[in-house]
Amino acid sequence: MWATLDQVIDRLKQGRNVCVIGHAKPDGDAISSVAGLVAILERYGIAAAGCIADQLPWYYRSLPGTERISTPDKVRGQSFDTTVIVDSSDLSRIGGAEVLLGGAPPDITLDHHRTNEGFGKLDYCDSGSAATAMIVLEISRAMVPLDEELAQLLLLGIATDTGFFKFANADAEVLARAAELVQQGARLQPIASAVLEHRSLSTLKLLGRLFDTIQVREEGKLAYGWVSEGMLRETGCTDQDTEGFVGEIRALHEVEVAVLFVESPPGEVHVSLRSKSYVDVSEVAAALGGGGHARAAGCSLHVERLQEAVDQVVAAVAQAIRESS
Ligand SMILES: [Mn+2]
Repeated sequence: MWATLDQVIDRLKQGRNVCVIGHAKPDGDAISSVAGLVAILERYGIAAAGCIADQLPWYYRSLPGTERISTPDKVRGQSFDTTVIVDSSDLSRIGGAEVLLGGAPPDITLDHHRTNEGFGKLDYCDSGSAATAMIVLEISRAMVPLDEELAQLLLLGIATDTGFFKFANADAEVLARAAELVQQGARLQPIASAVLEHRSLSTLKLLGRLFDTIQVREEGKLAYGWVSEGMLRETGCTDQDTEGFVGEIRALHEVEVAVLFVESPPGEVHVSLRSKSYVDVSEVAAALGGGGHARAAGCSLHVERLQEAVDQVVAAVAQAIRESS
């Protein structure tokens, strides 16, 4: 049921033992929103645990506060009177953490994905928010004073979901909130260094292999490339190492939509879609069973061969480009 943020905050304050869950394959905003909300509840005097189905990518672990997040097996025996799901457009996004709900809908969902249709007892989704961490920051204002550790945790989600303040969603509100967090002692440099400068040599070699696959269509407006299971194996990489690769394709001059295909495991293809200024890729992703934002979306396809996924998605994106221009 759609709720106001005040209703969500009232419900949160009634919790005695809260479990905060983020989406599988976590990004900076999911990590920031889970750890940030757990930190807020702790400061307010409510016991809280953070949980994400997959291990955090290793380079986030250096950031203080992220140790508040564990995997479902670590918290499974505990009982919770309140469950909160953050930064997830639907229940399936939390993957293996669903066991913690015991078949019941979550008590609260907090999100900013426009494709979210509401799946909790109380749902708050603001697609005008650049990050779920922006919503968590709003919650913190109503519950606890901002301190350095909390500010640092919340800056992570705001920085990463705005592409370090360069995407179209980096508006005055985002910059004002970020400035406020920096004023409180948060530092952008450790976040930028952890998130943007952690590539291993094998990941760079994989990126080189991806560049070799890049194809351009629709008079240069569509560019796509792929990472096959074989390419991962040969370079000693995992699908997690492809984070940020789609942005490298979007960097091509005159491209409007960039698409990255990652095959892992065989038969499963993860598709990342990014647009620069006018194509709504969340519609393309939603039509293929995925979701996301207007400028950043994704879906997963089960296919016999990687090429099938490529053909299907490229045709859909090409059509979306023709219809929008
Ligand atoms: Mn987000």
